[in-house]
Amino acid sequence: MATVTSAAVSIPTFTGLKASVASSTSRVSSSTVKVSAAYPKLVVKASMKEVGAAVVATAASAMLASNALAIEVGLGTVDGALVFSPQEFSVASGEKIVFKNVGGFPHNVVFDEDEIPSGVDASKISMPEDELLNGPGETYSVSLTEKGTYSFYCSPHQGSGMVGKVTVN
Ligand SMILES: [Cu+2]
Repeated sequence: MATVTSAAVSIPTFTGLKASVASSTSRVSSSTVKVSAAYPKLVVKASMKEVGAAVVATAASAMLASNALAIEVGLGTVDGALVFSPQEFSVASGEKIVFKNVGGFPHNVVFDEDEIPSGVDASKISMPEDELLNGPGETYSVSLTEKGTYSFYCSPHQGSGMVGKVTVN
């Protein structure tokens, strides 16, 4: 605060600023105050605006990175229909299948041991028998590697037709 720069400006009527600067400066003429004491506030305000804009821009550009090798299958619909959507679909071997609660829960995902490729253990790709997806947005993910056709169902709603089929290519 006590340093004197070459940028001195005359503000004879701004007595408040002059007084505060004078208090921390040993020698100040009656009509000259150091401008560096007043500028920092303006500079800080401007740079904060720039930072704010930069943060917004960063947030916008951060909307990326969706998993290319994954398919999402809705469990139920917003209208409460008890279906998988889509009901029939194909995936690549090893592609991630994400079953996601949408409506009408609880749901689960059970593969039919009689309608999956031979050698595949239904219990290893199904949800545990007594587990259910109870809340909105809850998911169950599975990747199937053996090629062929798999049938699956939701145990609470199998009788209502909540069944599906996936072909692994
Ligand atoms: Cu269900």
